[in-house]
Amino acid sequence: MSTLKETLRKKIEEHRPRTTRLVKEFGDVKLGDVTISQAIGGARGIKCLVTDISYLDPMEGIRFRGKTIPETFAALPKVPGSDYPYVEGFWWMLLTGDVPTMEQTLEVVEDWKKRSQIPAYVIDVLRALPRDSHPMAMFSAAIVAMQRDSVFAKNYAAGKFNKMTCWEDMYEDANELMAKLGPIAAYIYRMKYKGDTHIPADPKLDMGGNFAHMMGVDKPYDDVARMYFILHSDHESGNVSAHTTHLVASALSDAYYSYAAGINGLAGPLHGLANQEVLAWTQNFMDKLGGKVPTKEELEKALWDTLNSGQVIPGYGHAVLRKTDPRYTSQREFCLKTPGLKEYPLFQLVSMIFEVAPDVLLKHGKAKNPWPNVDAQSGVIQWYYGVTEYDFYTVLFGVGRALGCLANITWDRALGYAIERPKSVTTAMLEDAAGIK
Ligand code: AMX
Repeated sequence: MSTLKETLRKKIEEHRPRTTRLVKEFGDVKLGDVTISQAIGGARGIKCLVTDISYLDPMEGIRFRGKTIPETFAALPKVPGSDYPYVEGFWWMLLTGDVPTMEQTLEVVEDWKKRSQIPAYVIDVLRALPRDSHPMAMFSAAIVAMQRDSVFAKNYAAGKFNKMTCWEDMYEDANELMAKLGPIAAYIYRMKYKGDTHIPADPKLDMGGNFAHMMGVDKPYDDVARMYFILHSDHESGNVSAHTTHLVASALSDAYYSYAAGINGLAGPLHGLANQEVLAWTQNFMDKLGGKVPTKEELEKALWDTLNSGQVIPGYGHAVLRKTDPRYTSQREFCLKTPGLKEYPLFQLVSMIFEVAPDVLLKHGKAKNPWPNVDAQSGVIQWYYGVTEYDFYTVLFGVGRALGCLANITWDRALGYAIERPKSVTTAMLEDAAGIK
């Protein structure tokens, strides 16, 4: 058994009594009340999900296993010659809560390499889809197609389901997926946008390095990939992709069904697709100005035009955050320290939006959070490195988001979380509760 799986087993065994005790002895303790606006308004703020993988503080932003983004980057073993850590080591940290040693990290690197071959039938599925399908539809189809290889589903069908050990099957499926998602994403990219020419994996490289290599993008795009996947990995449990994955998994659906569902949620414009929309908005605006960086007045007018036409300013606002997203800040810092990017006109425009948009949104008076989220910054980096096909950006998000979603559902199985089934009420019941005659 791998060291990671063995470490995880110990962590699970240590953790289980905490959950059991909470339910048995303190099950009636209240966490809050639910208001009518929460019931109608997307369950915002209702505390009814449990995860230890990450926690989102509205003012501070995300912590992965208790660590802020800078702490995470500083703590994890780095790829030799790179400023950024191994994605594989981060996976270890999300699953176990511990920072792995270099040796432990390299064990995951080797494990994923062995699992990374894309099955031929997945290539067939991708090639059978109309070439103008959205890359997220392709990505989702590839994931769900691999369900036939689910260890969890096979053992369940064979009557081998055991509540105490079924996390092991989820763990296997999760690792298979993690190892294959990067190569699948790169395959979709090159099939759709690079004349259907493909680059085989380099067995010497880690997951992030191989992704950049298979995309056909030179250094430091490997670091961009590592940074990007880690930053997009998890944002606690209530966001659409994480929650959908958890919800579907709660029916004992396997990791393939569950994460394909999560990907379908990520594809929405209010969630992962926002990064594509940010770039479309920014590029269209620059095109209208003939490619020059606008003045602040021109920018302010364009932002108001967007709001007045009933659209949102993509990349701004958040359901939980009430400050600038540290994932935005981290990517901005990457731009500021990377020669060429700092002076890049598109980055200058994105920076100017950061100066102008919050005030516009405050004056507009609707958005509870006028500050940028992760999506406001990510597209410009991709564009700079030549990945200009912005339809593809949400697929990149989806490769990263798998880390959090799959770590979460492995723990869901380990702790025996129940099938999710919130209660609904009718409008008449709400009117009764409100005392409306
Ligand atoms: N531009 C214009 N209006 C905005 C806005 C923005 N960026 N953000 C919020 N608002 C509006 C909402 O549409 C809502 O209007 P309504 O009352 O007419 O329906 C009002 O402000 C209150 O919304 P909120 O409570 O502040 O936000 P929310 O929790 O309902 O929605 C989010 C959060 C992210 C969907 C929203 O801020 C938004 O649409 N932002 C732009 C899209 C975006 O960047 N999405 C990416 C989010 C991060 C991610 O998941 N990748």
